[in-house]
Amino acid sequence: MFFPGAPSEALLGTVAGDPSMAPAEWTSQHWDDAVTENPAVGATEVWEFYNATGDAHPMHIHEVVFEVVDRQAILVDEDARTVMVEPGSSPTPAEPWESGFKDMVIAYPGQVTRVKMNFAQPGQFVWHCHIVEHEDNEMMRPYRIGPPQPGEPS
Ligand SMILES: [Cu+2]
Repeated sequence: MFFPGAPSEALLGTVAGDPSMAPAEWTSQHWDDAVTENPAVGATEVWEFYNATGDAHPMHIHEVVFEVVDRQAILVDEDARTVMVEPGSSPTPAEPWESGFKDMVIAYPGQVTRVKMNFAQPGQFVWHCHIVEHEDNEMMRPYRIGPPQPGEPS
């Protein structure tokens, strides 16, 4: 059932294209959708959290520790389901209390939050919002480091 104007649950997903250059469409995914984040063993990656919702979300990535790189303003078009880095904006560095290695970062609304980490151990893990009401409503996604693991959920 859909209630116009009522809050809808926030989901995680992916963004297609390059939001630093042009509006890029996002796709929402549920917990049991196929893995979309699959870093190689030993890879170092920067992940970008584009927060198109109205709330801040404490994002937690299992298995790794990461460094908060920076944040930057984004433009959100809810009707077109696109996000784009705000043209002319500059990244703001991590806050002083965010120095060092973390396992959680707050992704603020209207911003992209960038984190950098190394994926050393192969396996099947999860990343999710740490607000219980959100993670219990599918704001949680599986991810895999390296090749498929024996016995992992299909
Ligand atoms: Cu949340």
